[in-house]
Amino acid sequence: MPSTGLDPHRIRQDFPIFQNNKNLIYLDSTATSQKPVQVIEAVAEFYRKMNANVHRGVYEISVEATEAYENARKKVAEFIGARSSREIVFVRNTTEALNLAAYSLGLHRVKPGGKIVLTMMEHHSNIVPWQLIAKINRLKTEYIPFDDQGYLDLSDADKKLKDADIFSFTHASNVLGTINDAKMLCRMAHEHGALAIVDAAQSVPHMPVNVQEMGCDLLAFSGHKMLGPTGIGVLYGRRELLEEMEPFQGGGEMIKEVHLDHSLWNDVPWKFEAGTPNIAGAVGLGAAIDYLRGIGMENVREHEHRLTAKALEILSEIRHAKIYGPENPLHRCGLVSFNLADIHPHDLATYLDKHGICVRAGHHCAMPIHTHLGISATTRASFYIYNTEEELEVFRDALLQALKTFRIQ
Ligand code: C6P
Repeated sequence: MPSTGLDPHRIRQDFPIFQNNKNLIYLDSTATSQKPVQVIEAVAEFYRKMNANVHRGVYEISVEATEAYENARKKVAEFIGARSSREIVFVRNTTEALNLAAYSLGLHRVKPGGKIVLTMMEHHSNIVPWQLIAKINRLKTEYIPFDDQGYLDLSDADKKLKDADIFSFTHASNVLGTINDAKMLCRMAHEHGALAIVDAAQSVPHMPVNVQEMGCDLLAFSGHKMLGPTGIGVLYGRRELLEEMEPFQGGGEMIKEVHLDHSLWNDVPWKFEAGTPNIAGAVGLGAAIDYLRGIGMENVREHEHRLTAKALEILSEIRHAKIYGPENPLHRCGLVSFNLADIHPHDLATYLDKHGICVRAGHHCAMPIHTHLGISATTRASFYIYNTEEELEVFRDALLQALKTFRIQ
């Protein structure tokens, strides 16, 4: 494989966490990524130089804070190929973005008795909000299953999508690693007259994503998984749809006029941003986007593909390792979930921690995936721009050691 334009050894120097924890092998970026100094500084500088509320004050630092906040929105719009920054709603995270979508569409647009189609490889954030609304508005939910290889089984998808109002699916699975063909799935949704909603929590941080090419109506992701701060996330929405949607939360900022008996909503996207937003978080997300663009998302994807291919190779050579999800690393995002003999994933993760290796163990907030696989938990290693092939070799040695320690023959 040709070498990429991304040097993880150089990149690591930008991440203070690795200077402060010399032997840290962080293989849990699917849960949350580490932060480069450029992001940490952008947040600190905001508080040092221009901290004030946005869209309210007429004084200088408030104007600067507003500019910084709205400038971050522009960066997000460009990063995902939105037509304008008016299509970018700042929220707390993917979960809040999907709750907004479920509440606004599922309660106010979909008629009682309507149908929501999801897949069996969803994170709880793309299941539970729909269940909550389905209960209130008496909606039906249908699930598209996945096959033994970890690919969506679309054999009766047309039947499921018939008369559907919404098809909401993950672009990349946080357990199986499967990258779904989002463009094709959006087209399928539209052919059936349904809206296409994409959970991009595991794709936007790791690969080029263009919402116009994809053709989605709404798309959700979190800043903290893409080098940005926690507490800031994004709901992208096609402008015409956002205009039609009812707000999710009420309060300051999301209104134009308030009278004692009614109110008029603000323009989009501010109609969806009730209360004081996470201004510093948005500024930090803007800095994270600058950083990722400096590297190039093609290079990010290529680097993670290389690490995933190596991790799959390592695990396939380890006795008693059972890997979940597609065999082909080209069809996977940068993570591998597995089980090692009958060692409980929590025991294995605790063992790996003793070797300085951080992995996640459990159901990864995707219980239906594990139920479908007939297991209760997996161990998951996930990769980002700062991970190296050398780290994967330490990971392999630790797994081999674990087999001995746990006396697996
Ligand atoms: N998955 C993981 O370790 P939040 O927590 O709102 O930023 O992201 C929720 C979410 C939604 N969809 C997918 C596909 C996800 O992977 C996640 C977050 C983390 O797998 C934390 S549970």
